[in-house]
Amino acid sequence: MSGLFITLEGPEGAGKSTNLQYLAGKLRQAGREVVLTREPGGTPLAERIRELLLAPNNEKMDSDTELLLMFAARAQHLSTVIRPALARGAVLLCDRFTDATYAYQGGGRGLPEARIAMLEEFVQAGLQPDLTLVFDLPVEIGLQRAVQRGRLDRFEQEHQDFFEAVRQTYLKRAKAAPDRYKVLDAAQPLAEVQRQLDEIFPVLLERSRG
Ligand code: Z5A
Repeated sequence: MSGLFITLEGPEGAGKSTNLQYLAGKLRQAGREVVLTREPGGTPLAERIRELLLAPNNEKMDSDTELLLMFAARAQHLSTVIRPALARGAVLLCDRFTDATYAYQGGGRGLPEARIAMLEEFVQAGLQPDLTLVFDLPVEIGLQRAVQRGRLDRFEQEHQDFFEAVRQTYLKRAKAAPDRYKVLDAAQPLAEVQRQLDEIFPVLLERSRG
């Protein structure tokens, strides 16, 4: 695999989607092939699984069902989009990946980490992001941004403790592997968050030289 696999993570309303576009623009200007994608989703089939996962009106979803659907979508995404893009040397920017599973299904729902790790090994066979940008911000600020944006999905209707556990899981994982994770202060105004990204950018360019 000669490409560069970058994931963007964080709690609700952290600004991942906004900053994914910003980073993609900068990388393209620098002449890199960039693939933008997201999880759950990223292929027509995986997007259908996403609809099942996010729809607020489903019957109450069992946590293991939720976990398996996340990894079912991921298996499709990996084989159809992620592995081919990395094999041809592209920079792949993915809005959420397996860190979100540890944060939401592990931290938020309370599923055992070992169960997630087992599925991670089965589906990814050792493939990990090269770099994970964690957009960190207090839960209340993120939820305010999500509410302002309109109708809430099934996850966004969760309670404050759930989101606090999500945030703390991200921070714990970032602390445990500082070489892979960069934590950004996403509570700042957008221009300041993008200044933080500008600081990291030379590292991305260097690593994406192949
Ligand atoms: N999920 C899971 O449980 N397990 C998994 O394994 C995976 C996912 C992969 C869908 O993800 C859900 O799936 C997600 C976790 C779960 N939970 N939810 N909900 P998603 O990424 O599609 O959904 P999201 O986290 O809700 O994304 P989001 O709310 O769209 O957040 P964002 O992409 O980080 O933010 P944004 O759209 O760029 O910005 C939100 C708003 O804030 C928007 O109006 C911006 O203009 C504004 N914004 C952005 N940055 C700023 C700053 N700096 N200041 C002020 N305003 C800002």
